Amino acid sequence: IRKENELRSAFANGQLEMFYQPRVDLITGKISGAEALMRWRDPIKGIIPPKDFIPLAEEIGLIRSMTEWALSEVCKQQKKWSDSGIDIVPISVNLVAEQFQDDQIIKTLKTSLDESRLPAKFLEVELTESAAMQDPKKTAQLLNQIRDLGILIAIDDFGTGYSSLAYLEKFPIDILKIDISFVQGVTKDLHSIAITSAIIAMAKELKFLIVAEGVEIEGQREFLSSHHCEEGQGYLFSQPVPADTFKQLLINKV
Ligand code: G
Ligand code: G
Ligand code: MN
Ligand code: NA
Repeated sequence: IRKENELRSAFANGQLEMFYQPRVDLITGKISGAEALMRWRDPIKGIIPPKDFIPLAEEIGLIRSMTEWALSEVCKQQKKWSDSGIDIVPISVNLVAEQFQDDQIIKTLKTSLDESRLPAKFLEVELTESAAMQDPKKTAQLLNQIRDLGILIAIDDFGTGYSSLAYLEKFPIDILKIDISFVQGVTKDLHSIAITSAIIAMAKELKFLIVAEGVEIEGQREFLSSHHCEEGQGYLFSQPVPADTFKQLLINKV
């Protein structure tokens, strides 16, 4: 209960903050996009990572409002950077399963885009395979509406869920993010090599952009780019960083 009240007042008092982790083109090394990741900046405890408050937010029914805030924050930030002459890239926001149960997410996305006047192509949404599979029919319907708004759609943690190829084909997906567990195995075990190669081959066949998550070492980058995975995200390139730091990365265009 105490933690619940702390989180509610942190949210109300503006202590939530979005960090940004770039994803890069594995050949050129240039930033091609980013993922927005939430942090709780407590005046005493410092930065609290999402694993310590997102599950609680889901439990107490606060996750929807927090995600709505995240979407509006990211859109406003992007527009501000763009207005100041910076060459912006698409940024993704993580959605939760609950948001694929009714139509509210469509209104939320429209409002975020309208209020910021950010072109839709600079916003992406991520949902995990397991979130998508809770109610595949409703999810497909909502994803089609999201696609119609011009927002790109990424499937997160790919390879860990149970989605069949048949379903993936029914969803209007633009990007597949290969789960960190496979990416980190490609320099170590044959199992990960086989799965990662198969995911990349399949994603190519279905014309998805492929992003490898959790790239930490050069050997992983090398494996991925030689297997024609286009983009990567991970500590090898950058940790998730505060908005001002990310802005500098965009300005330097590294
Ligand atoms: O760095 P990282 O610790 O940022 O994030 C851990 C997990 O927390 C992510 O995999 C993601 O599932 C979740 N997460 C982070 N930020 C957000 C957010 O803004 N919204 C939602 N729904 N989940 C988030
Ligand atoms: O939403 P999702 O689970 O995809 O969020 C990505 C998570 O992965 C975040 O918690 C982020 O901090 C974390 N992350 C990003 N890059 C790396 C990395 O190179 N190594 C590890 N171990 N975690 C990473
Ligand atoms: Mn994600
Ligand atoms: Na992920």
